[in-house]
Amino acid sequence: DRLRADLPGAAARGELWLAFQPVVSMDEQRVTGVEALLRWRHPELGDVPPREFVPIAERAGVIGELQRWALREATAAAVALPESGGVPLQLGVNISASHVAARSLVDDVATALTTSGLAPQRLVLEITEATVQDDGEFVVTDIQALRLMGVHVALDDFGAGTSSLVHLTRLPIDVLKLDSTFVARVDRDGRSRALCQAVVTVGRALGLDVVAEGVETPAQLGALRGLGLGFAQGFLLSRPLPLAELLRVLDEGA
Ligand code: G
Ligand code: G
Ligand code: MN
Ligand code: NA
Repeated sequence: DRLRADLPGAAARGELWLAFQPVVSMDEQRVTGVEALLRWRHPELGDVPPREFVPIAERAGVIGELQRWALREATAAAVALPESGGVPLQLGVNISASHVAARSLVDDVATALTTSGLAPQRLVLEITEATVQDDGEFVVTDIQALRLMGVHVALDDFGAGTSSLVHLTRLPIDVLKLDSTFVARVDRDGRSRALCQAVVTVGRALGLDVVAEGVETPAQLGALRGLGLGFAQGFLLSRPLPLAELLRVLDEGA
């Protein structure tokens, strides 16, 4: 269809851009990082959400092209971000399962880091359980190679997939991003609270940072802080912002 026909070359035509959503530490309420979120402004159809075009790009075999653009653009932006409390900000980049399966991720990340000059320790690759389910030991091998370069890895949408805990036994990761479905009811529902608590416990036991996603209300934020969540992200704290707006927000907070 139309989207599939127009997606190849969207990067070269300048139709892609990145929004950046701040991640905030619970204890100090300080911005500690940003997540880069890919956007496609179609010249006639307007903004197409990634939930629509990323799966199309995967099927059309052009996800690598989009992903390389996102990595290059995001790392270039991150080197220019101000520090926060004397600490450089972390940069989260979402990585699609089929990009990992195509085996070019290690090279693409290395190229983005070399080109931008971004310290590898500042980059957090956000993978999902789908990436891991695509089995193939090479997934673990490639992730290990990336971590040896100093890059950090987060398991995104944690808890929303199947057999989450199994993946943790063999995946070398640094961060768990707690899926927003648990966060949505954490202040009103004992089961959600218990599950959030369990993820905090798992994170602590394995030495992983835990980020709550999709925090929309002060009540949710308070409940999560009470449970010992380390970091939060969501519309309450900030929507995803164009780079210029992000820089303005960071300036005000500094
Ligand atoms: O920004 P938004 O909430 O609309 O994002 C929707 C989905 O698109 C999320 O699952 C997010 O992880 C995914 N996404 C955003 N940017 C990228 C990207 O650069 N690469 C990939 N593979 N997925 C992305
Ligand atoms: O799958 P992933 O976690 O990468 O998805 C991130 C998506 O979640 C982005 O598209 C972003 O716009 C969206 N998002 C971020 N914060 C919130 C929030 O507080 N509420 C909702 N509904 N979506 C959010
Ligand atoms: Mn993400
Ligand atoms: Na997520």
